[in-house]
Amino acid sequence: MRLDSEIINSLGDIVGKDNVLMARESLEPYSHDETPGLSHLPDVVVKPKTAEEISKIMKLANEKEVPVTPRAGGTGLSGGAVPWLGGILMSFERMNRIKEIDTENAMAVVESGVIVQNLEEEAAKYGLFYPPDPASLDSCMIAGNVAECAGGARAFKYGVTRNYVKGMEVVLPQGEIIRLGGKLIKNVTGYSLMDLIVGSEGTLAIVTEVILKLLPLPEAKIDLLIPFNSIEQAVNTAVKIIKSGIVPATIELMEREAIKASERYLEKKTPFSDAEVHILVELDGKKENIEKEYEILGELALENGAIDVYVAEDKGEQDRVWEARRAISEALKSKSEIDHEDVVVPISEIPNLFRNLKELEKKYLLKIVCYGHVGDGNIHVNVLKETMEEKKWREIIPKLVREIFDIVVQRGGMISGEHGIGLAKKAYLPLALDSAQIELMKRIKIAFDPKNILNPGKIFDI
Ligand code: LAC
Ligand code: ZN
Repeated sequence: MRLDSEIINSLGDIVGKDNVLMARESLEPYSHDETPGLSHLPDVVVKPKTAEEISKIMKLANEKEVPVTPRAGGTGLSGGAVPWLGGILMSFERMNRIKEIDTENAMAVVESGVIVQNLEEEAAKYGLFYPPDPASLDSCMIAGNVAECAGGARAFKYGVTRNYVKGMEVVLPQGEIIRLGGKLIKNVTGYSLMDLIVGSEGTLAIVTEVILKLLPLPEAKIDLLIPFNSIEQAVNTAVKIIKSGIVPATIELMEREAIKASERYLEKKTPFSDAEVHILVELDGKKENIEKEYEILGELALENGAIDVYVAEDKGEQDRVWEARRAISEALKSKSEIDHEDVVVPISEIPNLFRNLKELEKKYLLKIVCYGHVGDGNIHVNVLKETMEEKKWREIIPKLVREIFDIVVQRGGMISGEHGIGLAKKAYLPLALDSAQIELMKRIKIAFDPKNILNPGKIFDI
């Protein structure tokens, strides 16, 4: 769809002409997120500054029936921010104020375009802690985290974005501005529209401001990087840690290919990187407690086949280990074309899932590299194309993905743990949810957005 000059002029009147982009080269960065293989140019990019401006844009878009795709940091991995039908791309980059760190209530009030790491650092100045830590935390924005209900490594102990969202200001698709929740620990006043909006992938409302719960900043932390020579030993150890009674902040797993790709990408060595697989455990809390806990977990790992236990005690060592972990997604993409999945299974099924993935690797003669949040049963499964011929790859991938998802669903899992459905997984949604559920979701979507103009084509087609 091309937008006529009347719409463009009206957008300029609302946000100021400098905040309306039309030139092809300035549209390109807004045509994709971090999902491999998905892009589409918007017709126009607008950069509003306030909820009132967004409200006016949505009223205009409704009247003219123009699709609007909201975009936060653009780090998503399911195509949620890709303007698939063109139209208006709405960027939150100018709405980046941390409005308040309320120490009395331990709550932060932030605009949608605040970078998550900036919030974490600002809260820390007041002795407070914002735990959700997606791997892209140095560039992802809070509105995207809310839209996708972002997880991250610390979700094992601290939960996901949903557990921290206590209030929000949103603009509904038809332009009404509403406030939900507040600086409240409890609230059952009517349906929780807020919980519906969290994780709705930008399809129900545009989040303009968020009230987030903060925790006391842990006094200390320590990271254990534990190499193993077999995936079974590593997975079994992870399961034993989960059951140990000690609750680490993270229990991550990284296969050798993932670590190696990250080493090459960063041009930095990771300890014991020749090992088949690593577990990365972070303990946080009072210094004397975590010192005891790491002794116990270190012993548990060694008893279960660990080659060694690398203890990262100072900040420099810890940053290095986490830099390597967080770079994996980018590193794998730079190494080969990949298919990237984000499955989640019950803890008891983790060993079986890995066994099945190894079987599929043999069956399809494709390398499958896993890493991710093993403590949550949330595994990032990456199939590498490497030298496979394009035509064959395109034939094989949908079959392989379907097989992975069937296994996951049979084992009581779901096809996305933290990246969402977006465009990338849309075709597979009926494998995980029955039609009655999908129909109910569609009716909810239409109740919010009768003209289906807000982020259309994501999750499902109406
Ligand atoms: C990670 C992203 C891909 O865990 O979710 O690295
Ligand atoms: Zn992840």
